[in-house]
Amino acid sequence: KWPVPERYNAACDFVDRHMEEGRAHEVAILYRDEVVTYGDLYERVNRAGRLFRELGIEMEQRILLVLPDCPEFVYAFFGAIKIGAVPVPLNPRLRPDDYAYFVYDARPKAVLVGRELVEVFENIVAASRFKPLRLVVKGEAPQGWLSFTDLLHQVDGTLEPADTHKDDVAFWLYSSGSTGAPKGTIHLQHDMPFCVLHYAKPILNIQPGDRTYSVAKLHFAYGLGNAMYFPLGVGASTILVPEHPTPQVILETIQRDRPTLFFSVPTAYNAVLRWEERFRYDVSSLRLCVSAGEALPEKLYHEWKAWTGIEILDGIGSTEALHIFISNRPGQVRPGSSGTVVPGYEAEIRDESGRPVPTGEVGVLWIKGDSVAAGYWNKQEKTQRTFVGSWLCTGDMYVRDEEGYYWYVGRSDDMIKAGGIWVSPIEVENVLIEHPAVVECAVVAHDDGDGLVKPKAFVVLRPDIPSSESLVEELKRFVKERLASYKCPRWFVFVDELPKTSTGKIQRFRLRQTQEG
Ligand code: 3SK
Repeated sequence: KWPVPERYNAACDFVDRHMEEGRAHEVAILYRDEVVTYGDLYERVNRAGRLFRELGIEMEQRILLVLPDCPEFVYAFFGAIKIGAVPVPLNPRLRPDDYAYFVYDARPKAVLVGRELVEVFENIVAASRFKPLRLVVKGEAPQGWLSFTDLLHQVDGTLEPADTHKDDVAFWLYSSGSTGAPKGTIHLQHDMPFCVLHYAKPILNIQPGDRTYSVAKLHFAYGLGNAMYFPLGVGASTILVPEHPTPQVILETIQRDRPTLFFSVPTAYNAVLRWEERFRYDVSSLRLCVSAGEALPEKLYHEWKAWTGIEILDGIGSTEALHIFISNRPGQVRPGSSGTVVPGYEAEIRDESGRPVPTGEVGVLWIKGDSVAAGYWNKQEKTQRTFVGSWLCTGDMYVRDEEGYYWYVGRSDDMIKAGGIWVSPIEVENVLIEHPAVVECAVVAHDDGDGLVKPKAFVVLRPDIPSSESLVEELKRFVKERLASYKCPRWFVFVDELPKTSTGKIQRFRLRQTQEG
């Protein structure tokens, strides 16, 4: 059993503990030209918690955090947890309607937003029955608003933590599937230390001397671990970057701030590898790279390794499980696979009726482990379908080989049944992407007009390659030389880009919905 006591407050573990362990002068956060030490962090988290408490925010009440990656996110997140309140990070790049839904669903006691979202939230609150306190992160506060950073200076830097249980709610993360509204996923106080103990320490071997940099932002489950509670869990440093991760931003950050651990998603690895300027940058600080969000094509693994000399550990995690539960290991990477089960978790591949399938057969991946969320807020039916006993249905289709490696086949709703046989879009995409003309692609099911379903490919070509009938024939030949012919896309559509979620996952359901699709 792992060592979290019954009475446990994650803020005391991830922030206060470093004072007891003599880390006050060590660097916790690097943000532009700002350096935040563990001593600064401790004091500012205390101030944030005290401010929330003085504003009347109580245990279990939600605080929406709608911020770009910045130190204030960390102060507010742990300040809220320290008083037993519940931070709810949200993507700061959504549309007003999305925020109206989150205010309605979460009924927050307070919202803390960036300056550029003040007007959006003003309108939402005006039209809503719920009237949360409104805090703007920095600068002058407009009428009806409070300035978070100004008020932090006015409160005391000491704070008595709430006497929370290890199973108390700590934070929520919204999980969006391909259908339905986002679901508030309820995470408990003991979930973050579980991921540090079972994944970040043994698999990444994260140490106090490490510096993390994550392309995935803090409001995603993946980014929250990578760039916040993994480094803070061991006394390492995190580099926070609010900008959108273009290849230039990524490589300038790596060259300037010299991270040792780099966390990214396949789309961003691909974008960097396609950027011709990349050779001008120094990436020698890296010791290990991680990929999640969707399966990393084998080709990207080899290209990255050839360029940097560094392995990418591909893994699979989820918002519901909080972080990665199946992962490759340093020195034992199987390119194209998600790796093996992270100790501390159990995994089963099950058929449609819930029975485990034999090794080598495709089924739905179920997992079990103590970081799995308590359920979804106000969504009982979805909770009952997804969280069954202590098992979590991931909705991902996998096959496990004889050596215990897991191979991603697709989302259960993305699979194609062509001529009565299941076709994995991932398998076909992985072949297509090997073709030198192809930058990115997605394969979906398409009705051939006679009610029969066949694979259809959407392809982004290299900018210097024109689309043509002969290229279509060439791509078909290329696939058929490598896969059974029923897996070969019947149709090819050339597009400028593929629809993606903000974490970089291809939205195949959107391609299925298009006129073209
Ligand atoms: O999508 C993933 O693979 C993932 C990984 C880690 C944490 C959270 C997520 C959603």
